[in-house]
Amino acid sequence: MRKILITGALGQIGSELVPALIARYGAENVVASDLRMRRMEPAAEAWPDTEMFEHLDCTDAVAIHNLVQRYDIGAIYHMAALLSAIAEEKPQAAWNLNMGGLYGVLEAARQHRCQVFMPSSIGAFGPATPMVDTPQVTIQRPTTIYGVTKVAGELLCDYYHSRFGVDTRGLRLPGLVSHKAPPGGGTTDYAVDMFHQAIRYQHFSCFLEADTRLDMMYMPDAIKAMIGLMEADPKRLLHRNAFNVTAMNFTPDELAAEIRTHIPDFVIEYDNVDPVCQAIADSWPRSIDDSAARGEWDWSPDYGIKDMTADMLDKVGAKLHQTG
Ligand code: AKB
Repeated sequence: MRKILITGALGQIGSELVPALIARYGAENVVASDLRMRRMEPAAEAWPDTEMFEHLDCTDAVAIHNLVQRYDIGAIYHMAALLSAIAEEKPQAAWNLNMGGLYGVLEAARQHRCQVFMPSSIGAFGPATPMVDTPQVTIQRPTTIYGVTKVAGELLCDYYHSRFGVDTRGLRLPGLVSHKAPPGGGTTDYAVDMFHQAIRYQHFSCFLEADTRLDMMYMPDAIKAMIGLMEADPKRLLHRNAFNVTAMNFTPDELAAEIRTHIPDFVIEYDNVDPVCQAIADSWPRSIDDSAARGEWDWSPDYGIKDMTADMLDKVGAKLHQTG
């Protein structure tokens, strides 16, 4: 088989996607890459023995092309991107990485006939979008630079498929909750932080308001969705790119209440709400409709808020116990 390349492999998703792909296709078929050095990242220590780790700056299209050629890459999971909150701090850098990186990946894929996975997001929606049960095809018009790059990315992937026949596929991911690698600069990161602070201090100061409802997913479901879509029968895919997917939606107060069923003394406060993150969250849907994904490639999540919370407390607790 031709090899699989993961960009942004040391990030929140990549850290769990790499071992999942190795388990499924073998270490000899998986090439992990990131701007950061593998040995500096504790999450990568748990990867099974992939020796194929490459330093890759995704703003360098020639470097992407060379890597794809050198390893005979047949599929690219393109994870390198700046998330919503950090992108608002550095809009120019966000455009350069999120658009420049995707363009370099799509060009390499066009020349070397690779399949491409591109993660879009609930951030591709905006205040004019229907907020409840957001349909698959609807008004988008996001008001963040992150959202602008996600919508443009969705369209660019559609274009490379219709114009050049590149097998592009993608998901609009909700907020992701995970315990292996920390998330970096997202609006939904509060949910991950809450678990760590609840276990360490039984106290959490939330940067979003108590009633901010957003779609969420536990990482094992996100990995299942990505691989499931990449393996799906193309004849069944009507939408192909940017499928809405979700597993649950909750507010900070609802997540805190669920954590409290395990840690009764846990206290959450809202005295430090971040106005930039709150504005981003307020512009996103409260719940999205993922019936297209369910119908076209049999998407169905395994985790709801209860199972996810129990597993997170278990795993984060064990990790904090080990590290002291
Ligand atoms: C973020 O908060 O930026 C991401 C996302 C929902 O795309 N987690």
